[in-house]
Parts: sequence; structure tokens; C-alpha cells
Amino acid sequence: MARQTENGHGLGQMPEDAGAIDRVLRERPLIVASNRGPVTCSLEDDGTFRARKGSGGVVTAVSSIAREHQPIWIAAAMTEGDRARAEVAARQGEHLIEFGRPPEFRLRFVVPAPEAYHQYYNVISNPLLWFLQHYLWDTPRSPDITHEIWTAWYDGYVAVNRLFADEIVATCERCETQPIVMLQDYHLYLCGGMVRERNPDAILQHFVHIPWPDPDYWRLLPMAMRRAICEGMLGNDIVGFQTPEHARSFMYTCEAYVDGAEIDYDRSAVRWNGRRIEVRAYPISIDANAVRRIAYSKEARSHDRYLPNHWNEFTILRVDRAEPSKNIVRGFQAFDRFLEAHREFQGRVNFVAITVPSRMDVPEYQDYLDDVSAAVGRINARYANVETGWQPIHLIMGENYPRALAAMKWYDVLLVNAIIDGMNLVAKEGALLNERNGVLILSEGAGAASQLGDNALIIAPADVEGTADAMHQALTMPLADRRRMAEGLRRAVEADDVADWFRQQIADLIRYASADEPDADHADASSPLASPIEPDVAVP
Ligand code: GDG
Repeated sequence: MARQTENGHGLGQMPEDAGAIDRVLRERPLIVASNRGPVTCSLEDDGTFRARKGSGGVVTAVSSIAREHQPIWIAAAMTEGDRARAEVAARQGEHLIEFGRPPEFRLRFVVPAPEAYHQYYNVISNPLLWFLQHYLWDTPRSPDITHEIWTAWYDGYVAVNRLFADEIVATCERCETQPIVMLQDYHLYLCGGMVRERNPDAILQHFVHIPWPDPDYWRLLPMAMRRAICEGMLGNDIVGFQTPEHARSFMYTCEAYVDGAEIDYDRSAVRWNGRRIEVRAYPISIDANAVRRIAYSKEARSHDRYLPNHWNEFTILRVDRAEPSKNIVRGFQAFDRFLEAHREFQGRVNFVAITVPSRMDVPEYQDYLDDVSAAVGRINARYANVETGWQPIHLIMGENYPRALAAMKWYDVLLVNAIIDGMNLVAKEGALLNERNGVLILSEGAGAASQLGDNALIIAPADVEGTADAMHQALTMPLADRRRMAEGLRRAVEADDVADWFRQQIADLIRYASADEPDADHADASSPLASPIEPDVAVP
């Protein structure tokens, strides 16, 4: 039976023939291009390379499709070790670097010059685009689009996107059939257009993991930049967002800034330059089995031994990158207010904040980490009890995914109060793993709110008082209510695996190209997916 997608536009129907998806995936190579690859390399003293799995939501989510479908990843060399490994591969004519036996990942590195990479990553992508797309700029003061920013745009963002596009085009050429290319996120907005210019038949899909703001806010970028971003995205066949709201904002932005773009809001599509581009929502999820496996792994269990030292009669947990959009400081302010208003909880509740330092080359992130530490110091100084040794906030800093998942098993309250967030995987992981009928306090600005909101306490992210109230409500809620909500959350997450997220995108690409779809008059009969699929794909 055909099933409706969650995009809310009523267009996304899973093909009747689910076998078609498997056939396409068996017979066509899959290329995933993302700034950060699934692993980073380091060169060891004995001259061998060690590969470590990367961090962050995009890698966590996209890695989970790798096990089944072995995509070719195209990713930037981010570390010295990556560069050295890429050099060895180039010297030895190794087209794809394989990791694991049997290979879990096959990777090609894009190797920008360090200065170009710095401009693309540390000046344009983070913070300029990230801040813009999370409404983080303090607009009377910043951003200033200076000569340096323009230089970083052309010599960094445009240049590195071109390197990615070159690599994608070259990889497609080495394949016997036209691969499916899935571009990831805000680092690669120009890539779709650049690939399309050189490979008009390319099958291109771009998924944006973060919010897409309204056209008015995009005006912080000069017209040439915002237009290039939209036009680059319109080089794809389908562009995907976390929520229908962000998909709609993208269409509004194209209508506002792309000359000649015709928007079909009913069918959620843009017509431009003789092509039709579909705009879809694919709410991302987690790989429930993999998350459980890691949370109960030997390594996670080793953390189970000492993590309880941080727990108390009641434990509030948060897990995030040290990232302004995650709203960590306001979370502490709310806890401060909660302790002030409910003195009976002093000494009985700990707030455990697992914080992963992130983007430390960007000054805004260094400053934010300082703000986080200062808030912890101030609140701990205010409430700490020297007689009992009680400290209200426990800040656990550093990168360790199994530890983060281990901690999620034990909270009474999980605080996810992001100002705005594409989805927020922590909310879903916590819902899946928690064993104490823990309550989720969830920002209405997180994409996850539309899926989990019915069984969470929803807060407005700037509402410090409301968040403090929610903490009190969560910690005093009757067990039966907590259990009902926790079960509801777990069911919602279990019913919506990341595999569905991935397969829905492939299904839509097939439907996009098929003559049977509801919008058949616009179907692109020249698309390679519309023709019979050639057998025997090989990637030399
Ligand atoms: C972006 C969007 C969207 C936690 N500690 C470590 C670690 N984690 C894991 C978490 C979670 C992931 O990293 C973070 O995902 P989030 O979704 O919470 O946030 P972002 O990193 O901002 O992700 C977001 C996501 O992409 C997917 O589309 O949901 O909206 O902003 O799984 O448990 N991972 C590693 N080390 C840790 O110490 N490697």
C-alpha cells in the first residue's frame, strides 16, 4: 500500500514497488558528499594510519546508511592525517580509500589548500551561514560583510565547492552507470549547480540538516551570495529539509531572489531554467539498533561505572556540542532560577551537562565556550554546599559518543532547549535509551518538536522562567504520567528509523523520474532513473 511521507505536502508517496528502491540501490553507485567524512585519519609513530569515526549529527545520521549501502564518500581532508592519507592514495593510484575489513567506508578526500579550507569552513560556513540559518546574528552589530568576507567567499567557499564538484564529476565518470549523488548540508550549496553544468544527466539530491530561515533574514547576505546559494541548490533534482516549514522557506527564498523561478507551492516544486526541482521534507532520525548497540557496548558500560558519581536523587541531563544555537547558557540560567524558586530541591538535584567542544577555530565558538564555563562557575559558586560537597552543575567536557549515550540511560529530565535546530538527534537518542521514565523538555524551535512534542514538555527557547517551570513540572510529575510520555517517545522513535529517511529520498528520486507520478506532465523523461537500469555497475 502506498504510504504518505511526513512532508505534509501530500506528494511524497512511497512507490508501490518497494523492490524498485532495492534494485536501484543494487545497481547504481551511491555517492555521499559531505564536508566531514565518516572517519578522520591520524598518522601514527610507526608510519601507519589510524582512522577514527567523526562526530556530529550529520556523520552520525549518514553513517548509518553506510553499513547497508557502502556509498562512496567524498569529504574534505580536515586533519593533517587526512591530508597525508590522501597523498598516499594519490601516489599509489588508490581511487577509493577503504576503511575496515570488509570495508565499512570507501572514501575520496577533497584536499583544499589550508587557507582556502579555513576561509570556506571557519569564515563562511561557520559562522556566517550557520549563524544566519540559526538566526544567531546580533543584527545591529553583525555580520559585517567586509572585503575579507568577500575574499573568503570567492577564494574559500566557491573554490572548495568547485573542488567537491570536480571530484563528484570525476567519480561519476569512473562509474559505468550514472550514480545517485546525495549532497549534505550548508557547506556544499554551490555544488549541485556546478555538477549540473558539467553533467546535465546527473542524479542529484541535496539534504540540508539545518533550518532554512525566511527570505528577509537571508538579506544579511549580499544578493550575489544568496542568489548563488539558491541557484546552486536548484541544480539538484530534489532538495530536502528537516521540516515542511523549512522546505517552504526555501521556496519563498527562491521566489524572492532567483530571477525566473516559478514556485508551485501546491506541489512543492520550483521550475527554473527549464527544469523542475522538487522541495521535500525528510525528518531525519536515528539508527535505533546501532544506538542501542553502542549504548550497551563494553565501552559504554565502562562509563556506567563512574557516571553515577555525577547523578543525584534527581538528574537533569543535556548533551550538545558547545554551540550557541543549542542555548546552553540559558539552560543554566533556567536551572539557576529553578533552584532559587524551589529551594527544597537544593542538594537533591544535579544538572549534568555533557559538552563537546566544537569549531574551536572560530572565535564565536571560543567565546561561547567561555560563556558556558562562566555560567557554570557562577551558579556553582552561588549554590555549592561546602558541608555536603554538593555542586549543582557537573560539566563533563570532551568528545566521547559512547559516554554520551551511556549517560542518556539514566536521566530524570533531558533538556533540549535549542534556539532553533534542524532536528536534534539527542532528543531522539534520549527517548530511545532512557530507563528511568525520564521527561523530555523540548524547545519548540527544534525540528524534533513536531514529532515528539505530544510526549514532551514544550518550551519557548528564550523563556528562562518557562524552562525553570518545566524543570519543576518534570521533577514533580506523577510516575504514571512520566511512564506514559516516555513510552510515547520511545514508540515514536522506534517507528521512524533513519533507514526510512534514506529510503524515502531514494523513493522520491525514482518517483521524480517516473512517468507515473501525479505530476507526470513535468516528469523529466530524460533522467537516467526514468530509463531501464543497466546491470553490472562497477567502480574501477
Ligand atoms: C546537525 C543539526 C540535526 C554526542 N556526543 C558526542 C557525539 N554526540 C552525538 C549525539 C548526536 C549527535 O552527536 C549530535 O546531533 P544533533 O542533532 O544533536 O546536533 P548537530 O551536531 O548540530 O547536528 C541537527 C543533525 O545535524 C542531523 O541531521 O539533527 O539539527 O544541527 O547523535 O549523541 N558524537 C561524537 N562524540 C561525542 O562526544 N562523535
